[in-house]
Amino acid sequence: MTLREQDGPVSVLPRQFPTNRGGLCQKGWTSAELLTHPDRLTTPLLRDPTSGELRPASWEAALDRIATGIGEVQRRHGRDAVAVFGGGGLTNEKAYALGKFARVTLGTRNIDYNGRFCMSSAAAAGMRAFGVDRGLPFPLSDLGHADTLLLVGANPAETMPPLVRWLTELRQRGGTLIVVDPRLTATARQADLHLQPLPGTDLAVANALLHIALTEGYVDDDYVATRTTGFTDVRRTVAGWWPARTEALSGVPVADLEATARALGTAERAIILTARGAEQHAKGVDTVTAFVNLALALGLPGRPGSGYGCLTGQGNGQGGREHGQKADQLPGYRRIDDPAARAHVAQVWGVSADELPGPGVPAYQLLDSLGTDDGPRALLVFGSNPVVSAPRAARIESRLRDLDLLVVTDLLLSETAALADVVLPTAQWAEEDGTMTNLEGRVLRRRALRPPPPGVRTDLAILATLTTRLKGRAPSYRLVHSKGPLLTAANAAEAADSAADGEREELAADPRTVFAELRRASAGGIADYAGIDWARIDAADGVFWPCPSEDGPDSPRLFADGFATPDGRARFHPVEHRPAAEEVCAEYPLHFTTGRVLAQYQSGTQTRRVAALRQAAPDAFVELHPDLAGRLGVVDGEPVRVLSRRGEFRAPARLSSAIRPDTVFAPFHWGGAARANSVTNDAVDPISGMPEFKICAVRVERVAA
Ligand SMILES: Nc1nc2c(c(=O)[nH]1)N[C@H]1C(S)=C(S)[C@@H](COP(=O)(O)OP(=O)(O)OC[C@H]3O[C@@H](n4cnc5c(=O)[nH]c(N)nc54)[C@H](O)[C@@H]3O)O[C@H]1N2
Ligand SMILES: Nc1nc2c(c(=O)[nH]1)N[C@H]1C(S)=C(S)[C@@H](COP(=O)(O)OP(=O)(O)OC[C@H]3O[C@@H](n4cnc5c(=O)[nH]c(N)nc54)[C@H](O)[C@@H]3O)O[C@H]1N2
Ligand SMILES: [Mo]
Repeated sequence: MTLREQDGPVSVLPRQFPTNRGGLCQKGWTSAELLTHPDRLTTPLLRDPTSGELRPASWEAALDRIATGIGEVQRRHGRDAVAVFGGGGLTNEKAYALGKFARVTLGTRNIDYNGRFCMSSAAAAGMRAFGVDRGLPFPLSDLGHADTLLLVGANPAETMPPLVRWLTELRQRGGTLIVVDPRLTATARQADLHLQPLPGTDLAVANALLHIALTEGYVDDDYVATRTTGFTDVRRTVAGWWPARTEALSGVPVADLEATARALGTAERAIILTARGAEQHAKGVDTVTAFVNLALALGLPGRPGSGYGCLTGQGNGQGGREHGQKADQLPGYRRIDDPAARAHVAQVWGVSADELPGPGVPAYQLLDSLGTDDGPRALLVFGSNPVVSAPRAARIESRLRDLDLLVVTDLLLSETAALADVVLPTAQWAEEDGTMTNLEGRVLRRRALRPPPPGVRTDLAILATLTTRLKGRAPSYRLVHSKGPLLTAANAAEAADSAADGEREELAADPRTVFAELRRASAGGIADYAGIDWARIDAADGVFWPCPSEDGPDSPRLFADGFATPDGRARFHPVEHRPAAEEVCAEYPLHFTTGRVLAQYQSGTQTRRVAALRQAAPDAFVELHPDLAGRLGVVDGEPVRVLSRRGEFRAPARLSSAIRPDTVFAPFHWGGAARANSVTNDAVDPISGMPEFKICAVRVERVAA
């Protein structure tokens, strides 16, 4: 695609900002490349019934096919037979609009999103302990001032490079960095102490740390007595996790457990952070809870410069989980089964509370039910590529193929879009306004630099148009850009119609209007945005929620005076170690875990197309210890096959003494024959619905054999 004259090339420049101090990772620096990439979708695609191929089509034809398909499915199978799958990369406005589109336009309970695969376990643990789920209840810069920082299952040197400056600052100030990871990662190399447990044993490690804190006298009895409830049962549980027993299970030496407990227990300011390594397990909620218990016992949450937090993932990982694209949720982090929440949101939406559907099912369960007798027959995907990123992906792929109608909205033809009946081309970050909320609960602006290319529409415009069609009415929304009209040839006619129709708003296409409505819908909720407007965000470096009133303060720090529970006290929950859902055996003798590399992002749709990133990380790989490789007769670079009970994938072996000899690692950024998720286990956490991406049992074979 060539650039039109009026829009020159977009480039990414650094800006001084308190969260990253102007730092960006390579994916940030190269992100403008995709705006004009030749693979970019610039027209809808429709599957040709005769040839079975995707062919360019007009918006009219694509929208007709979707409206007809949805109408038919809902007439024959009921409203819940149409499902929606969203993404944590969507702006707050889009996440909000998607939830409203599902509940009001489609009237379906079946909506969930990829954040279920991402932060749901930490979210659930935070909710039950603190009554609120905000990644960090303090600004990120606190990390630089901590005396001890414990990172559990987090590799920010590769997954959040701008954060590394705070780790450097901490170490320069003489602080102690401790990393818990089965691999000696780029992050762990910077640590003073690296604990290298067997995957899936973090819960036991946390219980042992609290056990030692109790025996060595680091527990803050006053804090526990006045600010928490439920410690007695936790004390009893951790009594069983003496250090030697924990060493036998996890492989972490007693001396390292003791040194960690001491570093946390004697620090003036201590912070404990978890990320996906600890969370993506069938016991992820309990594992995070074990670290929250430790933090509470040491009196950290709410103490200046101290606390517990979870590192978020996607661009809008935090905001994406607040505004109603979750199966059980309404905007403002409200519960969809709470009558008061339903009444409030129904009134903002101009519908009756009885009309709002009840809770749906979590992402994996939803995907796994598609096309089955009781499951949805149609699916609309916005901002996710589950063919690559879902656990047990071959099964999900076949479920998607069984649908009567699959609609995917994307910038590129992802592996999931390639299976769709209809593909809609959508705008990218530099082409639309909106807000995102970062891991600190800080609401930030995303600014449109120019309009989308001809033929491309924003997700919001797509949802608005679909709403109008599905309601069988003339378009009744306005397509107005916040900096003036943003009309493409394709939507000008609709906008003219809408003016004639008296501009009754069904679902706004303009992000500013959507944000104004989101504020009202979130008012009084946990994630209260009522006092946040775009001007206020611009005037400061973002605004921290909760922010209930325009003239009142925002909330950079939570928990100084109390927790968001009914009695203001944090809740301990006793949690016990349990084995992984699938244990190793003679046939599948190795532990398999997955994660990320610096130069690739997620399912890879975007980053695999950027030349510099492809050069930095061209291929999938299987990381294994030289001792293990020796036993298998595998040499570095040789293609190997990784097999589990669910399937297999192939990639070159990468020998590295940074990994435990009993564990194999692969990144999940590639599809096709190199898809790591072909082997991962679809066991899920009973509370959060988080799949067990971080451990299953495999066998590794030489391909040549
Ligand atoms: N480069 C890059 N950056 C990204 C992303 C990306 O795809 N690429 N994705 C973004 C998103 S959505 C997310 S969620 C974040 C994720 O950020 P992280 O959580 O930092 O990323 P992961 O690589 O998934 O997992 C972190 C570490 O967990 C370790 N691990 C595996 N199993 C276990 C275990 O049982 N216990 C412990 N303690 N550790 C274990 C892995 O070895 C890995 O080093 O990154 C974000 N940033
Ligand atoms: N084995 C294994 N699997 C994992 C993980 C793991 O650690 N191990 N991590 C899990 C985690 S934490 C996550 S977050 C998921 C992520 O995995 P996915 O949910 O697949 O997320 P992405 O790869 O970011 O997919 C986003 C898709 O939406 C498109 N897109 C980007 N922006 C927009 C937009 O604004 N609108 C629309 N309509 N489309 C857009 C992109 O081009 C891309 O095709 O993977 C999970 N899967
Ligand atoms: Mo994520």
